[in-house]
Amino acid sequence: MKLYTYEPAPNPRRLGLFIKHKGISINTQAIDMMTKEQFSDSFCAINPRSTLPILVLDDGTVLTDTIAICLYLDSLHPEKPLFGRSDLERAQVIGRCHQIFFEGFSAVAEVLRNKGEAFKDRPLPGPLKMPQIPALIDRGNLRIGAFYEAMNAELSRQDFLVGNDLSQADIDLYVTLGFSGWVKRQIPDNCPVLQNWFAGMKSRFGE
Ligand SMILES: N[C@@H](CCC(=O)N[C@@H](CS)C(=O)NCC(=O)O)C(=O)O
Repeated sequence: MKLYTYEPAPNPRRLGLFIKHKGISINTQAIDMMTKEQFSDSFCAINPRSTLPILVLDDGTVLTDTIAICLYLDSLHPEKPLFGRSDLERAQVIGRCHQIFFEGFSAVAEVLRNKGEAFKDRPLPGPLKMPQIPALIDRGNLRIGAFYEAMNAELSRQDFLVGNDLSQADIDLYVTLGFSGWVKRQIPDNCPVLQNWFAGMKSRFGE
């Protein structure tokens, strides 16, 4: 199998921390998003959606979504599980990842990608060209604030988002909170549990 990725970008980072926690190694090729290499003919031939990360299996199957890649690798490498320890926990982790992606990650992306030259005509990832909508910046910022508060409330009741151990949901939340720094947001002082939790994750991953 072969992984194509660009480590600094947030979706690749979700996978990067999964791999780090698992301690597995995968044949990897970097695709330089800074030079828009994701739109090169050679990469588009593998992933017409032009997004990273992707995992190409030995039979040619291509997985193009972070959650799908993590889930597949978790099945191949069941030690140090990141998708729970039961069928129910597995479902709960996937549910949480979906929630974090929709309520948190996409809110940050909405703010980041609807302004500035870097994302001009590409407010959404991939080859689709469309205009930025600056009004979405304000809405995105409101969504980020609500997300911080919701996660602070969740983590006031439990140390991990699912069960009694680290899961991909925690990794996704950690990456999303870091990603919010890209739009100059910080976990606010009215969310002290989330601030502490973030600091704990940072030291867990040696960052
Ligand atoms: N559905 C994909 C989305 C991946 C994605 O959007 N990746 C971003 C990097 S964080 C990307 O490739 N963006 C390409 C672009 O902006 O052109 C997943 O969950 O992995």
